[in-house]
Amino acid sequence: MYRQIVVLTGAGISAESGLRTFRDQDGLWEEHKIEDVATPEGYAADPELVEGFYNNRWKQLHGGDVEPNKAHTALARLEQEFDGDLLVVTQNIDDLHERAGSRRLLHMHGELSKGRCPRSRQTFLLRDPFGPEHTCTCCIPAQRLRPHVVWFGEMPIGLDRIQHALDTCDLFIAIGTSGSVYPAAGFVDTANHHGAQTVEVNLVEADRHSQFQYHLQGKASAILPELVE
Ligand code: BJW
Repeated sequence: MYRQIVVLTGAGISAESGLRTFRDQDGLWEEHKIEDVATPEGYAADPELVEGFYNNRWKQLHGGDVEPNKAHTALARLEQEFDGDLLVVTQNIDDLHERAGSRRLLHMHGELSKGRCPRSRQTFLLRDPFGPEHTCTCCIPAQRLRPHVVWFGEMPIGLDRIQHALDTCDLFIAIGTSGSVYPAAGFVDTANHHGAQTVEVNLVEADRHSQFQYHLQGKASAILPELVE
């Protein structure tokens, strides 16, 4: 069967855990302007506004009401039971894949639970929401940490490893992503180019729908447990 699988996840996989997506109805971008909260320029103009945006999401994620759902759990089980190589590349900054048990995981758009030194790029675990007291321990003078997330115009994390995995995979599955943000939206092209089978799991026909060979329409939490069986 398959020897190498790459799974790309987006906000839709965490929607059923109660986290808002970006571009759906009631998504985060209905309430916030992308250029204000998801660009380096927005952060430079108003760091408190951007920290507030991430702090609200941090509080929800760590507030005790958000848990991994059946889709996260199914992927973690696949990792344990699959004989070949599996890499989950997530665009999500939540930690629901880790909580479900996934270990071969790459957060290409960063992690909500971490802050980053803007000078050295070293990351630090955040035990509470952001504030001016969060400074690095790697520089003198200590630098104020910024959210460890990838904004528009910034380079996503781990692209070399992702590229290698896509070049050599025989199955690529994209789950709960609108396919509107690059480079992640282009991963299906790379996988197709290398002869992999490509599968879209989504509630709707997303932006890159026509590039996928197989389509599984519905909730990720219903489809993934069946797919992994
Ligand atoms: C369900 C479900 C359920 C719901 N079950 N499904 C012109 C052309 C091409 C590219 C560009 C361009 N101009 C600029 C660019 C580049 C730019 C870009 O792509 N812009 C587009 C807007 C066009 N990209 C960048 O700048 C990136 N960097 C970059 O390109 O660097 C240079 C480079 C050069 C060469 C090679 C490589 C790189 C950086 C992008 C950073 C994105 N950052 C954000 C915010 C930070 C993190 C955070 O705050 O959380 O990341 S934006 C936001 O979108 C977030 C997400 O990770 C990302 C993707 O969103 P996602 O996950 O797809 O969510 P939604 O809401 O869009 O979709 C949810 C889906 O789930 C829907 O389809 C639902 O139907 C589905 N769904 N419930 C199954 N239960």
